[in-house]
Formats: sequence, structure tokens, C-alpha cells
Amino acid sequence: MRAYLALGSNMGDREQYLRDAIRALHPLGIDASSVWETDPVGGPEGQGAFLNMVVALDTDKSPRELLNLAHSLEDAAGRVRTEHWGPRTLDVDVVMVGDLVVDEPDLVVPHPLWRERAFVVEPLREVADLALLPTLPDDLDTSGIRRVRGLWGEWDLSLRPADAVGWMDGWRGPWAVAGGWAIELFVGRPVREHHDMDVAVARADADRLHEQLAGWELYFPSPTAFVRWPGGSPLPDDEHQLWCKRDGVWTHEILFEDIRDGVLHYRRDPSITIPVDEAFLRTGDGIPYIAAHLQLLYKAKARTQRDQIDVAAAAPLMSPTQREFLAAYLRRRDPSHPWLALLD
Ligand code: PH2
Ligand code: MG
Ligand code: MG
Repeated sequence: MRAYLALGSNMGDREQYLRDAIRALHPLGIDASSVWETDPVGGPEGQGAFLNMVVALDTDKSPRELLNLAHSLEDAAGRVRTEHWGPRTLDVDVVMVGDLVVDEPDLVVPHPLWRERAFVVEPLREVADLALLPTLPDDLDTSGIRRVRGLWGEWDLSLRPADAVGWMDGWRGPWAVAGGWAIELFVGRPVREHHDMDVAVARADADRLHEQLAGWELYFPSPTAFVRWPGGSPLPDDEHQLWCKRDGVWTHEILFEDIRDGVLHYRRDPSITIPVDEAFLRTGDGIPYIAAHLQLLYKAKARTQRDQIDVAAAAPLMSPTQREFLAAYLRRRDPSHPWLALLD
């Protein structure tokens, strides 16, 4: 079941409280919204602005178990319950748990006020699944809320795939732009906003990254803390991503692909292999990108609007063979996967 939790903080180191909560939730496999700074709604006069976000998770936990989880996160933030709706280090509310309805003295699900609160609805929109999205109110006053930079530091949002071509100049080995930008390069027109840029390389080439990206700091984005990857040490087998920072700003994320003898092996399903010259393609102006049918495999678990936009844009342009490749995989995992309708 898809469940949604709303997080809010308006006391002390607000970002740190949110970061701690996100780290604690990370093992459950969450989609986290952006962080929004929001004017306080109700409560005592003069309390400070909130940072709010919403996380979505696919879970078997009951609403009661999620409430207990919420309380444990609040306790970890040292929350003291004094004034009703007063300032708090961390507030975690259960917004929705599938279509379950609970009405008990200390737990009402769906949350009785969520539809009236832009500080819940707008972050929720970013991580809502396809069934929920059309039911979200879109007439709320959003003047008191604004999206702010990420919890993990600033991304340079002005960067484009052409910049990655410069960074990777002279790279010996396969590489390609991945993620949402790969879909856009395939489609050949703007598809949606991007919050980051992904670049895929072969795991076997990882030891040359420090030399290639000499002006950067490279970090493993572990769920508990960013860990710097010092040059000269081998890439740990369980690390699949690297975040790259230059002049204090994140520029891109490196994704490691298992490529051996010209064949890409899909990590999450060893039965799937693709020759690298079908997996990594090139635009007319020479920008390498991951083929859409492979990129969408990575996104197939995701349920958010972003991914739906990507598949809706790419599917009509894919070859019948590529569509069937993706559809066969989805059917195997989930015969009712919402994308299947787009791939017929
Ligand atoms: N939470 C409240 C009351 N008011 N206002 C904002 N902006 N954000 C909140 O999370 C919030 C609030 C009660 O939980
Ligand atoms: Mg609340
Ligand atoms: Mg609460």
C-alpha cells in the first residue's frame, strides 16, 4: 500500500531534524518531496516558519504502526509536547495509508485537514502516485509556501547534458547521460523540470574517475551520511552511486553500470542483458544517453508523476521491440503496472 507521511519543523536546526528523519526512513524505501518553507498556519502568534515535506512509501505497515513510527521520529528529535499547534522540532503526521479509513481518538486517517493545507498538498503532489494525483485539490492558496534548496546542499540547476560532455572529455570507456535527462535527449524536446543530472559509467572504469573529475569532491550518498570517496581506494561492491560536488555545489550523480565484454548486465535482474551499443546511444550532436527502454526499467518501481511524464513522452517514440522489452519486464513484476497501457 502506498502511504504518505507529512513532516514539519519550525524550531531549532529545522533542516537537521528533517535530515535525521529522512535517514531513519530511508531503509523503508521512500520517495521524498522537495523541502518547502511555509508560513505557519494557526497556532500561537509569532511562531517561526516551518520546513515541510512529504514522504511516500510502499508499505505493509498499518496506520497504527505508522503512527508509532511517526512518534518514534518525533521522540528522536527531542520533541516536547507543550502548546497545541505550538513550535516543534519535528511533527510527523500520517496523511494517508492506501484507502484505509481510521477514526480513533488519537488517530484519524486520512488526516482530517490535509486537503486544506497547501504545505501538505504541494509536497504531496511531487510524490503522489498516479491514482491519487487527480484527486488533489488545485485551488489552494499557495502564496505562503515556497520550495527551498535540498536537504543535502545545493544543486547547480543550470547544468545541461552538454556540460557533462565537457566533464567526460577524453574518457576511455562507455558513459552516458542517464535519468530524466536521458529521456529528454531521446525525445528531443523539453519534457519536464530536472532536479539533478545523472551520468552512467562502467563500474570497471570507476578507478579513473578521480583523475577525470579532478576539480570535484566525490561522495557516496549513504543513508546515514555522505561519505567522501578518497582517490586511490577501490570502489566498494555495495556502492552504486556517487554524488559529485564542485565549488561547494552538487553538479551530478554518477551511476555505476555492470558492463562486461560489451554487454550491460541489469543489476536488479541478472536475466536482463543489453549489448552496450544498444544501451548507450548518441544524439545527433554527439551526446551519449541511456536508451529509453533501459532507463525506464530503472524507473519502473517509481510511481510518481515525474516518471509517468517520462514514460508517456518516450513510449510513442520507442520501437515495438523496445516497448515489448519493457512491457515484458513490467508484466513479470506487476501485471497491473500502470505503464502497461502506454506500451501496447
Ligand atoms: N503544522 C501544524 C499547524 N500549522 N503550519 C505550517 N506551515 N506547517 C506545519 O507543518 C504546520 C502548521 C500542526 O501540525
Ligand atoms: Mg501536523
Ligand atoms: Mg502531529
